[in-house]
Amino acid sequence: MTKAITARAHTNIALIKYWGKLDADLIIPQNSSLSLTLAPFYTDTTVQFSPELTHDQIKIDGQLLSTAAGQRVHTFLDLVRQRAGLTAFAQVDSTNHVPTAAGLASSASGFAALAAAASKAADLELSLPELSRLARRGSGSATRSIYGGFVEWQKGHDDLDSQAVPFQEKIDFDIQMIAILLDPRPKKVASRAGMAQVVATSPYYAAWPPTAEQDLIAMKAAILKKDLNLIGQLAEANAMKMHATTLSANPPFTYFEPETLTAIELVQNLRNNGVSCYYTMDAGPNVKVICSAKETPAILAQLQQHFPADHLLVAKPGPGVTYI
Ligand code: 2P0
Repeated sequence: MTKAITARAHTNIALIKYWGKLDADLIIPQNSSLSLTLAPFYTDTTVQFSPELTHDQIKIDGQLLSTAAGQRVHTFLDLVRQRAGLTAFAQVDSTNHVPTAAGLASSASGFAALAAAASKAADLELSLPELSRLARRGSGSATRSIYGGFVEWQKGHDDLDSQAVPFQEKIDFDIQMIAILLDPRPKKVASRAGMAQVVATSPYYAAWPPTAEQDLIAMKAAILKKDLNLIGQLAEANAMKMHATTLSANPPFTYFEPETLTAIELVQNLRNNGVSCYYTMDAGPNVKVICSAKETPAILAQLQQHFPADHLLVAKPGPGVTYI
């Protein structure tokens, strides 16, 4: 039996989105992306390989997964076993401190924590770039959750160079997010299926990779200038360009719910009244507000007139993966 290893990885929200794959098996993206790792949302995962097990036992939030439900995790563990020359099955126990499947990217923290715990339990001793590349094989957004702060996922060309690099791990200016939880149900169109449908059918998709690469260059300059307004404007525009590709897919679909538009309008109203805040959205209806800590009380006061206070989660920048 190997040692039981526990890793913690935080989720991240992309300011420049990853949307579309060049290689679905290796998870090589069509464009580079950039995210902010968040402190309060994380996954703790413990992995132990044991020759006594007859199959992988995967528990998420206390629930033992069926073989079918755990397929993505089994496939990922096979990759780790193959690299380590191990044959033993694993016991995996994972706890999400993230609202699962509600657009807060639990697959990012989930696969980053799994990659860290499983590789160490298997004695692989990976460097952080190697860990980032391994996490990528589980879920694209997990590539970025290896690092804290602002993180760039450089799309690269193949398994050996598609990896995240820290862009700014220690952030020395005032920026945070407020996640507005609108819909706790699992999303209707999973991000993996949604982006594949867009790449295959949207006539607008061809415009996405080049525009995202331009946005990324501008975003990095805005971060270096510590310009919250420019960061917010770029993130908002980039997110809406991503969402435009879903409306133009065949069949068309959207992650917007009526409440999503309410949240967006509130952010726009606040801005019209001189409060600096911007929105972004992922493959789900929830809205994340990009703002400063200084202006957060005013923003919360406004949002609380429409949404329950416990659906408004304030998130400061968070750290990279750690062992606990
Ligand atoms: C992102 N999203 O950059 C983008 C923006 C959703 C919208 O990464 O298929 O769960 O496992 O690589 O990472 C969500 O997609 O997809 C995502 P897979 P993933 O955060």
